[in-house]
Amino acid sequence: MKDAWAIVRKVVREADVVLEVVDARDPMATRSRELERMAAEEGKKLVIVINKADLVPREVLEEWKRVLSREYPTIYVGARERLGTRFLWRIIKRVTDKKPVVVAVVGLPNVGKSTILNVLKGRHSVSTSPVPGWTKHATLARAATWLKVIDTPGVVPRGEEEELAVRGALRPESLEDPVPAALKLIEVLRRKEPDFLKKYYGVDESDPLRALEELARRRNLLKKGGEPNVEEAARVLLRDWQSGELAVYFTPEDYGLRPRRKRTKEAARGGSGGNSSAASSAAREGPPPSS
Ligand SMILES: Nc1nc2c(ncn2[C@@H]2O[C@H](COP(=O)(O)OP(=O)(O)OP(=O)(O)O)[C@@H](O)[C@H]2O)c(=O)[nH]1
Ligand SMILES: [Mg+2]
Repeated sequence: MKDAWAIVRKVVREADVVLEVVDARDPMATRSRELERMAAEEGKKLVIVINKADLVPREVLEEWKRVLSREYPTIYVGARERLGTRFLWRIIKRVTDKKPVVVAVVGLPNVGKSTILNVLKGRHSVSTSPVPGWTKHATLARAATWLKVIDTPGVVPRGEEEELAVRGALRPESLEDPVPAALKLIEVLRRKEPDFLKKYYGVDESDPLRALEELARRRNLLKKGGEPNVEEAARVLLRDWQSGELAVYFTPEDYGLRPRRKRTKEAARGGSGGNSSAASSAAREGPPPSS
C-alpha cells in the first residue's frame, strides 16, 4: 500500500505515544527503524510491543525484552489470547502523564496492530486478518475516558520482495513468483530449525526446490500435466509462516546480541561463557537483516 506511510505519519503527529508492534518470532526483523526515526522526528514517545508471545518460549521473550529495552521501553503480549495485555495500560501510563492521551499503533503488516486496538478497546472494534495489508485506514477508538487509540495500516519497509515476504509483510498472492521468497524462507528457517520441513510437512528433502516439489505432491497441488505446482507449494509455506502455523523463532543471540543474564554455572566455570562462539557465528551467517 503506497500511502500507508503518509497515513502513519499523520497519525504519529496526532499521537502522544507510539506503540511499535513487532512479531515475537523475529522482533529484530519486524521492527522498523524508519518508524522509530519518524517517532523521534515528531518528538513522540515510542514503546516496542512484542506481540504473538504465545508462539515463543518465555525465556526468549524475556531476552528480547532485555535487549530491546536498551533502546525503547519494551513489553511483550499475546494480544489474541489476551496474555499480559494489562502491561499495555501500565506502560502507556508509565511513559506519559498526559490525560487524555492519544496512542498510535504502528508496525509492519500482520504483526497484530488491529488485534491490540481491540484488546485496548475491550471488544471487537476493528477487523483483523492473517492477510497482510488488511487495514487500509486509520481508525480511532476510545478505549477509556482518558485513552484514545488509533489503529493504522501496516507499513511496508523498503526492501527486496523476498525479504519482505520472509518478514510476513507481503501477501504471497501479491508476488508475481512466490518461489524465490519461499526458497529464501526455507533457507532462513533452516538455519534455526534444520528439520522444520520434515516436522511440519513430512518433507524429507535437502534441496529446497525439490522440497517444494515434494510438498506440492503431498498436498496434491498438481498442474494439469500432473507435475507438482511449486508456486502453490511456495504460497502454502509463506502463508503458514504468516499465520503463525510454523512456530520457528529467533533469539537475540541469533543476531549476535547478548541479553545480560544471571551468572550461570558455565559462565562461572568458563569465564567468557560457553556459547559465545556459537552466538558470533550465528551473527556472521545472519538471519534476515533488520531494516
Ligand atoms: N498467534 C497469535 N496470532 C496473533 C496474535 N495477535 C494477532 N494475531 C494474528 O495475526 C494476524 C494479524 O493480526 P492483525 O491484528 O490483523 O494484524 P495487523 O497488524 O492489524 O495487520 P494489517 O492490518 O495487515 O497491517 C491475525 O490472524 C491475528 O489473529 C497473537 O497474540 N498471537
Ligand atoms: Mg490491521
